[in-house]
Amino acid sequence: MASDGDDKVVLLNTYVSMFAMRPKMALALKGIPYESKVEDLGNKSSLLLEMNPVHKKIPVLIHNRKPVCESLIILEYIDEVWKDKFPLLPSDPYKRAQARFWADFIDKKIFECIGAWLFKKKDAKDIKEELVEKLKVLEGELGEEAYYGGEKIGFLDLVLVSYYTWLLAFEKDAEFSVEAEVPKLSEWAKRCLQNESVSTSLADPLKLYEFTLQLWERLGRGGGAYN
Ligand code: GS8
Repeated sequence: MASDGDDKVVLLNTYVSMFAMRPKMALALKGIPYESKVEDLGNKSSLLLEMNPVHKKIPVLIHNRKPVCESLIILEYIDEVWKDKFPLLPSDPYKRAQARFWADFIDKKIFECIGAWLFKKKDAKDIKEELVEKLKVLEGELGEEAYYGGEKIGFLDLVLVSYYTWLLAFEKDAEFSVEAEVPKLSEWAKRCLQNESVSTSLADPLKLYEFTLQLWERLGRGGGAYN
């Protein structure tokens, strides 16, 4: 699909959402200007409810008034529409399938751990063991490459680095060091963060940690996650 100068791109997001960080990075890498609309998830806007009536979740990319939902689908959409600028998915069909496989692994397996910690379903120390095991699998998949995308940042790098910033928040609570457990993965993350489009799109781990403490206070008082 060709894009023209009249493209209007809006991203419904929140600062702390790892899922929203993905399209932010992709749009920045491709140099696509967009309007950021920050949602209050405790009081969702009528625009969010209209644009994502099925899940009512962010992120939503609104391109020329048409919504695209689900962060992985949004990444693929951005890559297809603005395909000449900074390609994200590999061109080889097998490599594309592999990238999608690992993105699915990350959203199922890493999310399980971070979600269990965030919503206090398990103690951080118990989650740590499971998380390290999964991170080691991902470290093995990186092998000796600079990035999951090979020599350049790609789709899978964006998918994982959005969790990485949350891992640095988790680390503060779990007496665990990402760097000590998975040093190569830690090096990879530092390489990704050298890219300005990545570093400026990711939330600050300290702010994520503060958000988490506030969330726990609300949950402790019987409040919901977003109010
Ligand atoms: C997840 C989006 C999501 O959970 C994706 O886009 O990849 N699979 C989806 N969004 C959360 C905020 S981030 O934790 C959200 O919008 N939650 C609102 C709600 O659950 O009501």
